[in-house]
Amino acid sequence: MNVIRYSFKPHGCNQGKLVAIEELKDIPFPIRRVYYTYDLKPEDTRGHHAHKTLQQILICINGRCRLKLDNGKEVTTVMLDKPNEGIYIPNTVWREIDDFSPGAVLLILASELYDEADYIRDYSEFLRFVNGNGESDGQ
Ligand code: T46
Repeated sequence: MNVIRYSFKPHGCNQGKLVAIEELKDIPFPIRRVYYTYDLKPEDTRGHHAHKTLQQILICINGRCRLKLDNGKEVTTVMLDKPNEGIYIPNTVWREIDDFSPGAVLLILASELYDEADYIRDYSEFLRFVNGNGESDGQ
C-alpha cells in the first residue's frame, strides 16, 4: 500500500533544530489530540487495531521504531527514525508498532478526540469492515 510521508522543515542551524506543525497546512487534518508513548522496551509492541474514522500522523521524535500498516489487501512496513518526518495513517488501516530503540519516543497527532467506539481491535472484524460487509458488529 502507498505510504504518505510528510517531511517537516527543521528551523535552526548550529543551536539545535525546531519543527513546527500547523493543522491543515503541514498536515491534512485539524489536530484535536496529541499524545505520545515513551519508556518503551525493544520487545514491546503497540497498536494491533484500526480506527473507523480517525486519521493520524506518527512521528518518532527520538530514536526509532517500526510501523506495519495493513489496509486489508496489502501490508507495508516502514521505519520511523527521523524527528522531522511524519507517517500518515488514514482511517481503516490496521497498525502495529514494534522494534523500539532505547529511548524511543513516538508522538502522534490525531484528527479526533479519544473514542474507544472508533477502535476495531479484532483483526477478523477489521477485515469484514474494510471488505464492505457492513458496520462493525463489535464481536
Ligand atoms: C495508534 C497508536 C500509535 C487514552 O486514554 N487516550 C488516548 O488518547 C489514547 C491513544 C489512549 N488512551 C488509553 C486507552 C488505553 O487504556 O491509553 C491506553 C492505551 O491505549 P492504546 O491501547 O490505544 O495504545 P496503543 O499505543 O496501542 O495505540 C495508540 C493509539 O490508540 C492508536 O490509534 O495508532 O497509539
